Amino acid sequence: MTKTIVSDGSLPNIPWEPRPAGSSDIVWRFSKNPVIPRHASPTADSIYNSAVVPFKGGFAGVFRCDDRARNMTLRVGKSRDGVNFEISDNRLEFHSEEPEIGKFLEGYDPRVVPLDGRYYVIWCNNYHGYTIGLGWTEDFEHFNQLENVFLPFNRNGVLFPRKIGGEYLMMSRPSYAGHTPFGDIFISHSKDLTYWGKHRHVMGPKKDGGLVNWQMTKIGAGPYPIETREGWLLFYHGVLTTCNGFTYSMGAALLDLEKPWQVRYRTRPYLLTPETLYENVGNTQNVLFPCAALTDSDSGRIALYYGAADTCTGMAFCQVDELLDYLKNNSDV
Ligand code: BMA
Repeated sequence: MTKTIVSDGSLPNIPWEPRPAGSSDIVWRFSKNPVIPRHASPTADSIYNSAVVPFKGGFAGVFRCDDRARNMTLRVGKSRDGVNFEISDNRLEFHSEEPEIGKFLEGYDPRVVPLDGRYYVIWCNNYHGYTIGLGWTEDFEHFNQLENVFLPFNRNGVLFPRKIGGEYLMMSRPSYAGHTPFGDIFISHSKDLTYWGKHRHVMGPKKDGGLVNWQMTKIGAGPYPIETREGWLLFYHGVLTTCNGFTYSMGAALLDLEKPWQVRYRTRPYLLTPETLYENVGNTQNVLFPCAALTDSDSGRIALYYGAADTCTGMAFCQVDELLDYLKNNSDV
C-alpha cells in the first residue's frame, strides 16, 4: 500500500502512546504531559513553543527558554527518546560574518526544518522590532545566522522542508508591534534564502459571517508542513478573543502540493484547545501553541510538541489517515 506520509521517512522510535480507551479524539494528549516542565533547565523560568527533530538516532531541538530575568532565549536540547530532554543552561549563540546580523538580541518560538542536509532554524527575531530570523546548523553545536527574512513586523516563520518549483518557500504572519489582534498566513518564495518575494495569501482568520469561533482573531503556521500524498498537512494555531484575552487552539489544513497557498481543507472544529490545568494556567493562560511534529511514514504516526500556557511543553499524538479523513469531513475552507 502507498504510504500516506511522503516526507522524512521511517522513524521507528517516534514517541508514541495509543489513544486512551474511551476517547474518540482525533488528536490526544500524552499521559506524561507536560513532558518538559518549566524548570527543566535550572536557570529557566519557562520552556515552551519549541522545535524537535530526529538527530543521530535520538532527538535534538531548539527550545524557547525564557530565563529568570524573563529574557527570551533560544537553547539547544537533546533527548534519546523524544520525551525526556536535557536542555542547555546557556543561550544559543549564532555566528554571522555580517556584523549587522550578528547583533542577536532575543528570539522566540523557534522552528527547526531539515532541508538540503542542514537543520534550518527559523525564529521570531528582534531586529528593530520582531521579524523572522533564519539560521542553520549541522550538529546542534555551531549555529550560523543568515539575513533576516522579512522587515519587522512579522511572526511565525515556517520554512517548507523541500523546494517547490526550484524555490524555497516560507510561511509567515505579517503583524505589528504589540500582541497582534489580527493575522493571516502568507507564503513567500526565494531562490537563495536571502531575497524573498512572490508573496501569496494562504488563509486568514475565519470570519464565519461574524459568528464567534476558535480561529476568528488570527492564525499562524505551527510545525513545518508534513508532505502527504494528498497535500501538505499543516498544523496551525488559531486565536479567539474572549473577556480574558486570547485563547490559542490548534487546527489543521491540507494545502495543495504544488501551489500550497491553495487550501483544500481546513478544520472547522479545533483539534486541541486549552483544557488541562497546565494549558489553562501559567504565564499566559489558555495557550496551546504547536511548533514541531515528528512523523513515521511506516506507521502513519504523528507526534506533536506544543507550548502550554507559555510555561511548559506538552505532546500529543494522531494517525495521519484518521486526521485526513477527519479534515475532509469537517472542513470549511
Ligand atoms: C504570541 C507569541 C507566542 C505566545 C502567544 C501567547 O504572540 O508571543 O510566543 O505563546 O503570543 O502568549
